[in-house]
Amino acid sequence: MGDSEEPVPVYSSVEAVYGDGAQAEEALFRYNQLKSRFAQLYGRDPVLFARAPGRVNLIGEHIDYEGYSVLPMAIRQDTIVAICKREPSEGPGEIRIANLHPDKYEPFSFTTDVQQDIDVERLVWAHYFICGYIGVFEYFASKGINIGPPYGLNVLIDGTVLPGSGLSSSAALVCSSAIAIFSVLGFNFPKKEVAEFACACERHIGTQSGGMDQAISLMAKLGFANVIDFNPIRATDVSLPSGGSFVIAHSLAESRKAVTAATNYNNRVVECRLAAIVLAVKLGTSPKEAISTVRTLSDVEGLCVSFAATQGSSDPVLAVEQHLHEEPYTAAEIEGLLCESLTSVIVDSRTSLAVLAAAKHFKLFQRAKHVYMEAKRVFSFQEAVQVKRSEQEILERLGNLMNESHQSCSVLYECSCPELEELVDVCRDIGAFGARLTGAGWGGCVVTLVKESVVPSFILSLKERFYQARIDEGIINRNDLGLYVFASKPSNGAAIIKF
Ligand code: NG1
Ligand code: MG
Repeated sequence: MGDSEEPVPVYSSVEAVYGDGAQAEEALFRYNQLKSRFAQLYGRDPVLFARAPGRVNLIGEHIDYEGYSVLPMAIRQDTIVAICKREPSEGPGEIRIANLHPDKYEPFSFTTDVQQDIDVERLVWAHYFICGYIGVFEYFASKGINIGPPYGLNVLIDGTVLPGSGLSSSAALVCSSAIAIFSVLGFNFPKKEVAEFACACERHIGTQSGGMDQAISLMAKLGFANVIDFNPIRATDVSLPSGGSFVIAHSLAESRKAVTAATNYNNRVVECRLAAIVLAVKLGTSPKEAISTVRTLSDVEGLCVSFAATQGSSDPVLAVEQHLHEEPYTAAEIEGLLCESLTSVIVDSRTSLAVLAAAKHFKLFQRAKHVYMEAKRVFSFQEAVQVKRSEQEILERLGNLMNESHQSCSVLYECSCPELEELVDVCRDIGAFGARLTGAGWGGCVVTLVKESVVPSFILSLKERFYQARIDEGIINRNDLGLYVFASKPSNGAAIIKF
């Protein structure tokens, strides 16, 4: 039985999740705070805690939704959900959601009507819990599990993953919510299945999320990064090279992906879909068949084998260069090629229709080229950590791959921003082997690979070269710097804790 077939682990101590060092001590403090605040708010102790970590993606950006493997690791920052069922006397048809930091995250109350739809225009933080709730009941329904009328819940949440940072605060919240909900109802399921439905959950928020974040948040193991494959979801442990350390640094530009999705994240999902269909047609599939069978660029790879007969190579990058043009495509041109209107090609969701309404043109060549080349870089990265070479050589090779990835995200995928560009340049300038934006981009964090022995001086230089001016301008508080720049080791995946 592979790890991903195992249920979400249930522990009786905080140390079992966080190790027994300073991290566990810090965590214990948070759990105790949650416990006493919960008792103040709801008049009793939580039945259990559920936690799920954020992640940093080391390489493989914007390819998970195209079916390609990615290489993230879980970070120590996480979201903890404390939960209990409401008693009939408390008015069971209600879900109360509070946060340990009510100054930033005000409390909300929802009804247990699982048919409710989330109004993406009026998104509040607690909706991420609600999409976990909707997802769990959809999953129960799909398994034919009937638990009777939906239960009301009392919930208190504390999260340390910075929102909008590209470190997947959203998946940490959705995954911890989902496992808290089914656990408090007395269920547990294989991690792999939870990862799949937690990904579907986040689509209720309106982003057409690819599945990497939920998969790593659930399947991570202390000390390892993971290659995550899709269809079916699978996680393979990757040991990172000794002597190197990943430093995460925030650009201080907030990536508000859910709010601007129609022109950035979901736009790219649609562009890739159109690129895949057009490429399939160019490689000999009929438009009708391509529209009904091709969903992602990875679906087209098989067709490139026939391309090899004439070109001598089945490399999809060559197929892109040969069959797509760099000039952005207009809707009219694509409709002409596919003999269909775009709104009948892309019919799957209102979010896709919002993309079509907002798009001026479609950069099929650039997006497809990024995806195919980035997918290869993930393999090269995995290979580089396994091959017997000197430590220095391995770190240099990984750094180069990270730099190439960033260049591609910036130029071909256009998901960077001026603050990320500046930060990446500074990182390389002060001695990083490589640096790249991580997560969706358009703001958020950079991940950079440095020699372990120089981490403290590297962070000090980053402070001087990037953060000092921003501290002076009052954008961040000097005392909060540790929240925005830190070295990270791979931490544990999601768990239930009862103590
Ligand atoms: P972030 O921005 O960290 O939420 C998003 C997607 C991932 C992946 C990356 C880009 C969600 C929940 N996550 O990550 O699935 O596509 O962008 O590689 O939408
Ligand atoms: Mg997210």
